[in-house]
Amino acid sequence: PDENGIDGWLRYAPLSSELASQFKRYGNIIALRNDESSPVRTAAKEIQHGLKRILNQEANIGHDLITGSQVEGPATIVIGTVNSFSHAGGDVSHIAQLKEDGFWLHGDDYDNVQILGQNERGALYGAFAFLMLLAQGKQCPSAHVSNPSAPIRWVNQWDNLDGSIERGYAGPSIFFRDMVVQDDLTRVSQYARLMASVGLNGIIVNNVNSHHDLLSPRNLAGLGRIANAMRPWGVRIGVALFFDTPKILGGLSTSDPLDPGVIAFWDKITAQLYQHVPDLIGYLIKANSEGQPGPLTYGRTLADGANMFADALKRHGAGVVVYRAFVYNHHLDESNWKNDRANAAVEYFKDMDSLFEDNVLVQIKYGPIDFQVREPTSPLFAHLRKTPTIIEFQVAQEYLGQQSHVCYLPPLWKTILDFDLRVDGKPSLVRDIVSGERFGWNQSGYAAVVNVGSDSTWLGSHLAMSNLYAYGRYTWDPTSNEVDVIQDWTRLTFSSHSTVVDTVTSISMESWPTYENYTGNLGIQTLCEITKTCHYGPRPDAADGNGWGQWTRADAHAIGMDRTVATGTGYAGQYPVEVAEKFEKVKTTPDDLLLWFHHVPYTHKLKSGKTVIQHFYDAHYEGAANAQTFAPRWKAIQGLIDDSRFQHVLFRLVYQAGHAIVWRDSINEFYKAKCSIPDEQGRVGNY
Ligand code: GCW
Repeated sequence: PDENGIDGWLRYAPLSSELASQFKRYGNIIALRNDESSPVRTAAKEIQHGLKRILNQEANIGHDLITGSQVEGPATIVIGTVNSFSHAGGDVSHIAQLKEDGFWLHGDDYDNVQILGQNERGALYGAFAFLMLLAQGKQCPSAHVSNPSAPIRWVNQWDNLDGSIERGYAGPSIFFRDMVVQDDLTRVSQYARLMASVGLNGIIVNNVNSHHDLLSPRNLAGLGRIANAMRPWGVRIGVALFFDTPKILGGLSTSDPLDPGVIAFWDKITAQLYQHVPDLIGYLIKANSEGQPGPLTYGRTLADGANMFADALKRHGAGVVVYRAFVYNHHLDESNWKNDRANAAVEYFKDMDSLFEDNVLVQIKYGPIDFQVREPTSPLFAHLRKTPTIIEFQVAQEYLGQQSHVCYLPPLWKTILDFDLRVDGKPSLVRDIVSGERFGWNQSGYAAVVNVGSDSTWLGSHLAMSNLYAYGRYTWDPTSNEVDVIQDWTRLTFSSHSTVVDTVTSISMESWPTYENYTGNLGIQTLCEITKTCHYGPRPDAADGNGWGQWTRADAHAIGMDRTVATGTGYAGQYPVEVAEKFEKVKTTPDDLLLWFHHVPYTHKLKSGKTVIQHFYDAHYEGAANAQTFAPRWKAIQGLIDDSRFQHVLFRLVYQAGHAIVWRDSINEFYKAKCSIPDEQGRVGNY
């Protein structure tokens, strides 16, 4: 058995003989396609492997469809696209219309199974759906139709060419080493398998802080090899580009997006890239952000920059430009109370909506700052109506414990996806905006910074993998229930034993609120070390006096950013009117975002009746106290899962318990000293 985690949730542990005996014998798998790189072929082999592992059955793979139900003898599993099934003589009249990547999964009265995709990827997704049910001892449903919420369901890796990973917590890159693409891409295929199993269909393989060497001839060929390794799993690749590549790699005097030499440079690179990666998904661009060059460097607009890449892609293929909205000045002057980094994205992009080419999308982080423990939904989602958008999440827990603290993220994601922006006074849930439904787009969706590394756990911690699994599930269906998702993941990853399922579920469900309590509550953000690159551990004093604009404006009397229109930075006014009015007033701002929007005295009374400062004290004690319970609770499953993974998780939970106390005391003592208001309960920290 895989005790090191490489298979993640795809371990296909054998069912008990009692459960296994309830399943029919599957004798034949009919794959309606058989090319090397076809996801249908991959699906057939995956099913063969899964049947062997889960039911200890040997099934043959064939390619010729026997029409009509197989009534006697072993059952048959047919896998292909709806079209190929129909061409082979199959009856498709009862199959509902599928969306791109969707699938039909049907077990008939004799347990024969049809897995038919709208396209080949869809067939593979259907195969995984079938196998993941089987692995939980569940029978194949009949006439089940499943369609993804959005067409773009991508992953971003922040891998550098030297093999390091920015915000990676699981060892070096599986893609690059010593400035080139690795020779052995076994782990890359395994990663694509995990992605495909939860419906993820694209990946940007390198860091948005990109390096010009990515486009050297040797690396272009290497990118072709990466694409080949992932294609059988229906995962297509794209790359992040460094804006000044024409100057540095091309030897030009400028990287001005309107310069003919620059245009010709990108044209040539794009043509070469398509030779190696004919199904390239496109380019991801981080520009004019955190000191990076971009179109503004050359006196051009953001649209000029994006459109230059868009034109190059259009001339050679079908790829899209994904332009990141993370454009801001990281030398902001805090003495000006009107300054606010949170305002930047809307200010830069709101007038650009009609200026982008039709193959440009804008990728927006879920909140206006940077993956904090709590942020309001980015208001930019309400401003771009012609330009399709991608929402950016972060599975890599940069500000959320860096995989050394457990933090199950779907409850956080839901605060964003279920948020109603009330654009034009109409229901405008973020999930309906990014699905394309609200504004009528046909290309939009999801990206998450994942940053798997070569560690056998992929992310550095076994529990953190629930977030990668859940990310896929949410891109497919953002209305998923977060408890169902963690329970499915637990059964697939560890065991169906009720003690295991209950333990992992309860710890996971408490993990984000617990972490929020001891790291930065009431919307004040994660109060971590932001002046150094680590972004780890408590450092409340770093939240002011920095150029990054992640401020709390804490002094001896009051705390919080005044982001109102009336007296503050005006940020609240970037939301559509109904939302803006709510955030403009203290009274109607929810407590959990109070200090995000308002500057209030420490003695201000919350809706709960507590003062702000007493809430700080209490929440930090509550959060840290709950973190103490995780390791003892985890011990309940000792012996019910393999010892290797049991110990690996236990080690981290014990560490987290200690670190939560460090967080509690450093934050509480810092604010106690700042405002000189004692804790009503007289508690004193050790820090
Ligand atoms: O906040 C920052 C991260 C950087 C990252 C940047 C971004 C890749 O700390 O490491 O750079 O966000 O999203 O571009």
